[in-house]
Amino acid sequence: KFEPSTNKNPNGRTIEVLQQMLDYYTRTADQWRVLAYRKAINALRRQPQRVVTRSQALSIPGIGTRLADKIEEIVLTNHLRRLDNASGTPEDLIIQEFLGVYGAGLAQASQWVAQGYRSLEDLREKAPLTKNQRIGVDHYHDFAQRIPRKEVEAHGDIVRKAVQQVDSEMQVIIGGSYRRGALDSGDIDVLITKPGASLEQIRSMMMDVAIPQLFSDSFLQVSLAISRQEGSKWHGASALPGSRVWRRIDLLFVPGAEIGAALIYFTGNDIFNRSMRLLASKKHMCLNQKGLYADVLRTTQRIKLNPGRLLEGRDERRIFTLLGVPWRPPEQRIC
Ligand code: DCP
Ligand code: MG
Ligand code: MN
Repeated sequence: KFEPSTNKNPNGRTIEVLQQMLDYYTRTADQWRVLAYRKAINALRRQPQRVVTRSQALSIPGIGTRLADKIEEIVLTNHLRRLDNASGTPEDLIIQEFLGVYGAGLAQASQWVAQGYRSLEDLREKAPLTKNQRIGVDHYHDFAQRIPRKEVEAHGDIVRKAVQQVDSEMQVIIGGSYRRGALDSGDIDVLITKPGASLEQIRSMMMDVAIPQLFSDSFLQVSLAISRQEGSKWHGASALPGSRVWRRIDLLFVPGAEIGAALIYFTGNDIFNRSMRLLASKKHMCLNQKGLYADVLRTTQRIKLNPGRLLEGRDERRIFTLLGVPWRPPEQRIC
């Protein structure tokens, strides 16, 4: 049986404090610091040992002197002085809290504050909420918790079993931060594919059989959204048998011929993806979650004028090669 108390991230508290600084710099649109903090947090998440001193921190690629000092200060004092005058106005803090509600963006969070709501309690009791917003509020604390690597795996195993019961040739791959080697993840990202199968085939196996089965097994708890490009992504929540904690889970349905491009997309991280796509566009190519395309014409604003010619979709490594980028294992795809 799964033990939820094991696998705590040894740098959890440090990451939590750095995340508050990152939130602050995100609000002030300080792009440069946002990148530095993201990089440091990503690097820390993958450290199996607790990082205590400045020099330990400095020895980690992606952490510079200023962040190393801050890490040491957090470990020594359990706090960061810089945060005291960086936390913003009380409204900023409430907006920050409301941004954690599933599906709520900056516009919605600010609107709730403008309407006078000051806490999750207010939202729960007084605000008119959509069905998904209500789930986001009711399960706020579940969704805010990081998911230990072992538990991500356990969710993936349950999905794999159900999917392969429908068709033993279907493949289930955990992507996202898990595939990048993170010790804990914000959600569970799962690619579902089958060699030779079309999107429609995979979609109907999932929507008509596997997903209803996972609901009746009481593994899936709710469907939150079916989004993007002909419904290839399914958002919802799942819980392990015997656990009352809901986790966010994303399923991506991938035709066999597109698995390489989909793996790159769904492994991320988002900034790595952005830089790969920018590089492709500079080479008159286009990289998206379906494939790498050549001979793409763009306006000076980089708006695509034609879809181009498919170079590769199936082979993840070959997409790197065709782009002229040395292969990077998932663990190194952080920016
Ligand atoms: N993605 C992207 N651009 C975005 C959002 C996501 O390219 N704006 C891609 C890269 C991500 C992947 O989708 O790695 C999964 O998205 P998540 O939001 O689940 O992010 P991660 O799995 O990377 O991190 P977390 O542990 O927070 O879930
Ligand atoms: Mg994820
Ligand atoms: Mn996700």
